[in-house]
Formats: sequence, structure tokens, C-alpha cells
Amino acid sequence: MAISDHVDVDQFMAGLVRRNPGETEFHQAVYEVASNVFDFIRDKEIYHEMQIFRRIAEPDRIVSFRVCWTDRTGNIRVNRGYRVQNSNAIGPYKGGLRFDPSVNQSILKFLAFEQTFKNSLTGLPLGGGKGGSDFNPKGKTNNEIMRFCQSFMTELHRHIGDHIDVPAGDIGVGAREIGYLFGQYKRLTNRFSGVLTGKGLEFGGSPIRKEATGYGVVYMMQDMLARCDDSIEGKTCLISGSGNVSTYTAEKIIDLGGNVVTMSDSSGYIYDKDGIDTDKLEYIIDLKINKRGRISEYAKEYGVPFFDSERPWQVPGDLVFPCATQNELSEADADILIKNGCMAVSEGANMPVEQEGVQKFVDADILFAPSKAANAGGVAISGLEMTQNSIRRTWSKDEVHESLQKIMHNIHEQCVEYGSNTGRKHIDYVRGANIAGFLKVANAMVAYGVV
Ligand code: NDP
Ligand code: 2IT
Repeated sequence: MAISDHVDVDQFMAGLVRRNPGETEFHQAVYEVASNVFDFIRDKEIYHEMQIFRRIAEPDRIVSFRVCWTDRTGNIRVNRGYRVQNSNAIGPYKGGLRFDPSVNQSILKFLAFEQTFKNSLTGLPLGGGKGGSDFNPKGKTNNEIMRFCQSFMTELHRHIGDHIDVPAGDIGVGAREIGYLFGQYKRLTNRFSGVLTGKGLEFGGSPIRKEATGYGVVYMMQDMLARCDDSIEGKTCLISGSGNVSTYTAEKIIDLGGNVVTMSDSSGYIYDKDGIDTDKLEYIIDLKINKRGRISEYAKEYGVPFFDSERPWQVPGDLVFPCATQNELSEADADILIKNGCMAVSEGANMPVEQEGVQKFVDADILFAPSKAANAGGVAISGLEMTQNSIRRTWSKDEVHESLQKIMHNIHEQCVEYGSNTGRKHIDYVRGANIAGFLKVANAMVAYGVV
């Protein structure tokens, strides 16, 4: 085939949009990877001949199921559950479960697609998947959460296994939900296995898993800055969200001498210009993770402003860490952040910056670490949790933490390898992550033939 006969990105995307109508988040995620990968494989015949990209962008399978449960008033409730198994080319499907009313097939397909490249970047044998439900955990009692998790797992257990598919947490799924899900899996199968990660430390969980995503997001920022002879110390940092990823991002920034001035939740953000210190962060962890309260309560407690229904991107800051959800930072937000002098962005959430916003940052020579690289620390330690479960050992906190640092540094180096020589001032971390993540999966697929 002559190079000119190859399908180009626009033709490919037109077909993808036609085959997946209305799935805008999925289109967005695929386009971002395709635009780099098509350019890279232009003269690499084997990936065209084997239709590798087309195959990665078609999930291996999608399971969708009804989840019935009884609420505290005795009403029967019906939700929809899903598992998207995108690719097991380099290991069992692996990725989180999200419980949120916004969950739909498009969002889970984008997340499973992204997870495939992210997991490849970790260097561990992990395929890509994602699942969840449109169940809304807000305002539910513990018993309601337990009954929902048990019903969800009653179907999901047929599709997962420690060598098949290993779910974990994501938005709305934390330690409590993983406990209920694992309890039900064990009851249904009579097997104690590493079928879920993010488990409690008493029953097979790994040290550092709960901190890993947030710490990794900061290690990626540290590595990007170090290449420019700079550091986090003394920098004003903007964080969105106040859940698992946000709080441990904040913890590590504070540890390294940065000044965290914003955090948020789905109802608005707080601006504490004196900085959120360790005590204040402990208050947030207790408020948001233990008590499931609202971030506005922080404003009352510490006498700082709360901005109802807004996001923290109006605040001047050096370093930006969007850690709540997808598409939470628009092109207009990027313009404001750039005007206010921001230097670098490390994405804690999955695809939090809209495509046009990413372009703005890259064009303005702002260091930009895309989520598939920056937030890979969480799934990496999930991978190490699977290893520990297989060998029936628990490593020490220090051992796991050291591995996390090595893995994040290695991801940074892969981005440098494939994101250099683009004619730009900085490494193109988006291009580097997309190509490095693609190659390992693609080469495995070539080895398997047409399957
Ligand atoms: P949590 O449920 O612990 O926290 C989510 C946070 O984001 C909460 O503060 C929540 O506010 C806020 N939020 C959720 N939806 C919205 C919205 N639509 N608008 C504004 N704020 C919102 O989730 P995680 O911290 O685990 O996940 C956050 C992001 O990080 C997600 O994109 C997830 O996919 C990604 N991620 C998570 C990993 C993990 O290990 N947990 C690993 C890698 C990525 P509220 O309290 O009001 O709901
Ligand atoms: O988006 C993610 O990487 C996660 N939610 C964590 C997945 C995992 O399997 O630990």
C-alpha cells in the first residue's frame, strides 16, 4: 500500500463518529490519540496493514446490565450497570468503576480507551477497561450503598476475575464501596482473590494505593519542572476537586513546599489565599471523605470565600492540577490561566481539559502533562496490589512508594523519548504519552495476528 492510500485522521474519525453516534466523550478521547498516532505510523506499514488503531478503538466487549435494589423506604430502584472491556492485549482488563448519575456508555468507552494507553505506560502487564453505573451515591445511607454494591456485583462477578478483569475505584467508588463489592464477590464465588484493587489493608490492599494517583500527579509535575531547572517549592497551586485524587495531590504539594490555594466539589470552590496547610487538609479529608460533606463548610470554618457553582480557574496560580472530572477546564478557562501567568498543568482527572484548551496550553509553551501519563500512579499501584495478591505477600510502604516514584519517572522518560524534536520549546508530553502508550499494545496485537 502506498503511503498516500492510508486512511487519514479525518477519514478515520468520520467513520468512528458514524459507528458510535452521539458518543462525544469517546470521539474526543479517540481523536486526541489518533491525531498523534496517525502521524507517527504514517510510514510504518505493519500498523496500517493490521488495522491496529481501528481495532483498539473498538472495545473487545461491552456488558450492560440492570441493577435492582431496595431503598430505605422500601421502593424498588433500577439503575444501569456497565463494564467496558477495551483491550486485554497486554494483560487482564484493568480500570476503575464510577458511580455517578452522569455515567453513560460514551463516558465509560472514553475512560476504557484512555486506560488502555495509560496502563501500557506503567510498564506493567495490564489491559484496559472501565465500568460503573448511573447510580447516585449522594445522600444514600450505608445500607443503601451496600445493597446497591451487592446487586451490582451479583451480575458483574460473571465477567471479572483475577486473570480476566480487575476493577477498582473511581468517582463515587472508594474504600467503602470496594469493601462491599469484594465482600459480595467472595460470597458469590467462595474465592479470596485479587479480583479488585483498592482493597482495605486488612484484606489484600496495598500500602500507598489510596495516595498513589495524587502523589503521581505531583511527581509528574516535579519531573517536568526539573527538566526546566525549576521546582514546586514556593509555587501557588490550583487544585479542583476534593476527593481521592485531589486530596493526595494537595498532600504531596504541601510536602514539597507548594502553596495550595483552591479546592472544589460539584457545588463550587473555596479560595484560601494563605494556603491550605496540613491541618486544614486533614479537615478537608475528614469533611469530604469521612463525613461526605460539602466543601462550602471549609469556607465557614476558616473564613475564606466560597464561589458557588464555579470552578477555580479564575484564580491566579503558577501550577494547575484539575483533579475532579472530564472537560472541567474549557478553552476560555485556559485563556484566563495563561493570561494570569500559569507555567504548567498536570491532569489528575481523566481528560479534564477540553481539546481546544489543551491546544491553547501547548501553543502558549505551558508544560502540559496529559492524564494518561500524569494520573497513571493509581493504576500502577493497583498493578502492584495484584502482584502482592498473587505472591501472597504485602510489601512495606517504603517499598511500594519507591516503586511508584520509579514508575512515574519512567513514564516521564517515555514521554520525553517520543515527545521530543517537535520544534516546540518544551517536550510535547501529549504526543509522547500517546505514542509510547500505543506502541506496546500495538506490537502485542501484531504478534497475535487477526483476533
Ligand atoms: P472522588 O469521587 O473521590 O472525588 C471526585 C471529586 O470531584 C469530588 O470532589 C467531586 O465533588 C468532584 N466532582 C465530581 N464530579 C464533578 C463535576 N461534574 N463537577 C465538578 N466537580 C465534580 O473521585 P476520584 O478523586 O477518585 O476521581 C477524580 C478524577 O480522577 C476522575 O476523573 C477519575 O477518573 C480520575 N482518576 C481517579 C483515580 C483513582 O485512583 N481514584 C486514578 C486516576 C484517575 P462532590 O463531592 O460534590 O461529588
Ligand atoms: O482512572 C484510573 O486510572 C482509575 N480510576 C484507577 C484504575 C485502577 O484500576 O486502579
